[in-house]
Amino acid sequence: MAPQVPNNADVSAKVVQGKLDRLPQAVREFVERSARVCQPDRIHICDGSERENQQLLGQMEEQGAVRRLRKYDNCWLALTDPRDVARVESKTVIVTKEQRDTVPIPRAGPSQLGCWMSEADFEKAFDARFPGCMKGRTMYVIPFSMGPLGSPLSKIGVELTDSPYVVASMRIMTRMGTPALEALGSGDFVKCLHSVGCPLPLKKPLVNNWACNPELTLIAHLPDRREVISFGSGYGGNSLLGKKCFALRMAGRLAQEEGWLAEHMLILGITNPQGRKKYLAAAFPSACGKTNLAMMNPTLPGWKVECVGDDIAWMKFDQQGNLRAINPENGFFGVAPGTSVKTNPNAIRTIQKNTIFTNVAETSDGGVYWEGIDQPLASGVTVTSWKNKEWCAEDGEPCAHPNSRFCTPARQCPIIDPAWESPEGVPIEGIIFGGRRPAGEAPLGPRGEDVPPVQGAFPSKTPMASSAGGGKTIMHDPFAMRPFFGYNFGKYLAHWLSMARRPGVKLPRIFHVNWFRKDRSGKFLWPGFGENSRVLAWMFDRIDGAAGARLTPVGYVPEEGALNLVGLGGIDVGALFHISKEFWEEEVADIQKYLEEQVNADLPGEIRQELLALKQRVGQM
Ligand code: TSX
Ligand code: MN
Repeated sequence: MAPQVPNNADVSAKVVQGKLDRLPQAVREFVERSARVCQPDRIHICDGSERENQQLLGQMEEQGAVRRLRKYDNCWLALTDPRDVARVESKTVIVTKEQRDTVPIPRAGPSQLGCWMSEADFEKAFDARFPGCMKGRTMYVIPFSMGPLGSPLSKIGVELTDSPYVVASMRIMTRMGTPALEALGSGDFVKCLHSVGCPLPLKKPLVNNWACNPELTLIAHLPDRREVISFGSGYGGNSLLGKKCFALRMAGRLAQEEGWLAEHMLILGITNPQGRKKYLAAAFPSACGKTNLAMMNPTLPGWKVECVGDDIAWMKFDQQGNLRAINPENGFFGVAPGTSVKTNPNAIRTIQKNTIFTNVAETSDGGVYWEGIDQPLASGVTVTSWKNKEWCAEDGEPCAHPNSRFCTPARQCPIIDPAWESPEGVPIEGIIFGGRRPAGEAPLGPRGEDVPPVQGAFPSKTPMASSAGGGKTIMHDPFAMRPFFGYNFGKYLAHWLSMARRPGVKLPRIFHVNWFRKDRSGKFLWPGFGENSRVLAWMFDRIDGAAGARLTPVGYVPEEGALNLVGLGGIDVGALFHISKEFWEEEVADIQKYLEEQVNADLPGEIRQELLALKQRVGQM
């Protein structure tokens, strides 16, 4: 960062809360250096206390940035500028010396696997944005731990931001404040710098009292410097830098260097009727119901599911060769629309208190409302939409933004796993890869089992999520990580292969699922939701070698009778597990084309060979 103002500017005089000289030296230097560039009026070092939190929320309420939802306890609603409602992939970059360190060089056209920016271009972009960007505002210093405080699997970050909304949200999503500083000691931390990009006095009036700068939005990752630098957006994925930026992209790089895995996976515990328990991790692209699965209530009698995490898993083989996973997060930042007592009763119970809602609708009695909430409005109760206008169902506009969110503490989940904060992590015995395909793929397999790292590399095409801001483009999403790779995807594949080849490791079983297969009339073939427990139960028994499976050219599927369908009427098992040669010929050709074009020279030979073998098996069907 080139200093734009004299180096001797007295930063410590700006501190209104906390003590600069109590910070570890490296943190202090980071704060001073950033404050000299961003020139905030005040600096507030967050302690993470309830008092501090209430003071910030009260202040935001006074400024009209959040509203208290009087129907619940300590719940708040923020409405954003409609131009700042989602992650912006086109403005999310990774800065490395060589382009190939960030993305494979595609055979033709642009890479779909990430966006590289040169160091020189980044310096220019930084200098065009950050000098003076916090004038008139307070710079908050947020020390945070990703992962349970003090776990050997956890990592510390420090986020500097001029957004109090970010502070309040980070307090929910991470372990934030003085304890994180204590855990840091004199160790390493990831430097996160965030600004909404609206210095005071404003040049243009705010929309909805939401500060952002869409023209200049940029979310940059500098893995070699262990820095995340984000400008212009207050929306979660772009501003709560511990989550996607740190826990997936930056951690991905750290994991590659240090020999572990940072993945876009939920973690759940499942207990069978005999009381034996296993943990599974599952990778699904956005908008496939990951949070619903992570908190599912099984319909199968005697089975129990408990939630460790709904979005991110950090996993490492321990001395005994067990794959140990932690959830680096402390809360859920979930999509609100579609969440109801039917689809996810545990989420509904979680969000009754201490929750920050963003871009949902508000009822006139101080409650929340959204599409698919499945709650009739009491008579006389009216709805104000996320655009802050009286809402009327007949107008055809949604009352909540499709990417509206709840930000809520994980500990409030009624089925949070007793070991969810265990410092050693939970042992993962199975990994599920999921997609969202109307045709061709059954709720279990095919794509098989038992070939760990290769399976996630064969990405099923999935409609791109609303959170990515794009419409319904169908895209490959390998490992559900396409928007979150922190380095070259070919090298990522090589890293997975090298992890699996380590001597003495117990490899988790790999499964593929698709809850979304439809029949010819467009009806879902599988009831999903709690009934997915039948699929999880089969996996549980399969890991124990107790469930019957039939080998097909594209992998194992449950043998007849092995999947418990008792009490489920009208399932067309034939259609559900039908494997079409035509579909798979096209599918394999498509995956092959995608990997050869996109991963090109960086595609590991083993993956190429596995794909060829699959092609041959399908050809012989
Ligand atoms: O989350 C979902 N899951 C996983 C649940 C544990 N959804 C919602 C996806 C949008 C985020 C699902 N939608 C699932 C599912 O398993 N399955 C479906 C498709 C589906 C939707 C409705 C019905 C059946 C299947 N049935 C009725 O509406 C009656
Ligand atoms: Mn996610």
